[in-house]
Amino acid sequence: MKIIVAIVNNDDSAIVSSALTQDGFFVTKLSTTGGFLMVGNTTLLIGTDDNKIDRVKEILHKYSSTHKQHVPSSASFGRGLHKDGVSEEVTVNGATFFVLNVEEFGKL
Ligand code: 2BA
Repeated sequence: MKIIVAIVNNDDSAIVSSALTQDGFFVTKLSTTGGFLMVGNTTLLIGTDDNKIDRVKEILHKYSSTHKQHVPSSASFGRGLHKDGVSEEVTVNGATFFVLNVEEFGKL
């Protein structure tokens, strides 16, 4: 068994989690904040069998969207003061994911 930790944009989180649950996956949503932009995003925890990882990735890819975002001045805290005053844009990926091994899984 694996657990997938997937960080998605807040705007996509409802459709991504509903597509996952409709496909039979169990999902936990966490409200999180990106350390760079300091804006809210959503982290999904999806525990599933090894052979279903590709299906989860397909759904993440299908329902989450990449976009460009202007870097607010508050993000300078995450970059050091040398970037102060420089206006820039970053590409925020639809989903960033990690796949971790699960040692034990249970429900009591
Ligand atoms: P944020 O940390 O708010 O980052 C938003 C976007 O800003 C990133 O998009 C990337 O384009 C840029 N960025 C982030 N850190 C940067 C840095 N140190 N230098 C230059 N540009 C930087 P994504 O890479 O698509 O990341 C989207 C969100 O996913 C991130 O939001 C963060 O919450 C999470 N994330 C991405 N990679 C991660 C990692 N390796 N570990 C933990 N969380 C990660």
